[in-house]
Amino acid sequence: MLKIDSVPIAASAIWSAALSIAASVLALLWMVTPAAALGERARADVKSKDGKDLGSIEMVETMAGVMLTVKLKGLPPGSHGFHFHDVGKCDGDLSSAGAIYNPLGAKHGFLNEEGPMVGDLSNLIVSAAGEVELEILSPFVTLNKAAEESLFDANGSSIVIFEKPDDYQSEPEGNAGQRIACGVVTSSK
Ligand SMILES: [Cu+2]
Repeated sequence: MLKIDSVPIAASAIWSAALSIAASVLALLWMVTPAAALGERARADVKSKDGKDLGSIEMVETMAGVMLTVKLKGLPPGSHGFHFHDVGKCDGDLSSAGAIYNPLGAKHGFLNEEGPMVGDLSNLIVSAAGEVELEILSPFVTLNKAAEESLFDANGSSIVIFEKPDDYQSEPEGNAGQRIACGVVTSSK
């Protein structure tokens, strides 16, 4: 009698333990998805190659990637290549920023069928007065440190602005000429 009753009790205890483990695993997975960083903020204070302050780019994690609010002045008018770069360092001729951020090993450019790199962004169009003010969404990067596409990986990240427009195709940087400005991505917390 006792034996018959105890079997379903034991089975239900095991079942309940299994459910609780499953719930913990799901909770852990939830914590490492980009959504866990929703609303997290970052910024990049942008300087020209010769060290002049050009303004800032503020970033916020959304459900669709990182939204950038760009407010810059003192840039040459026209279209300029604009990318996230691999290293959070803007020294000298700005080569310290490394290549375009590419943790997934893609090719460069929105017009490249093996692209884009996660650091690719659309060109910045600067007004005749040398100013640019816009919001732009990158669906490819995240501020979530646990993700492979994180801007906060071990060596950090930066944003680099180029002399000429990115043609969205040419390796390695869209034939955009010299690097003219740079800002290190820093956490706003
Ligand atoms: Cu670049």
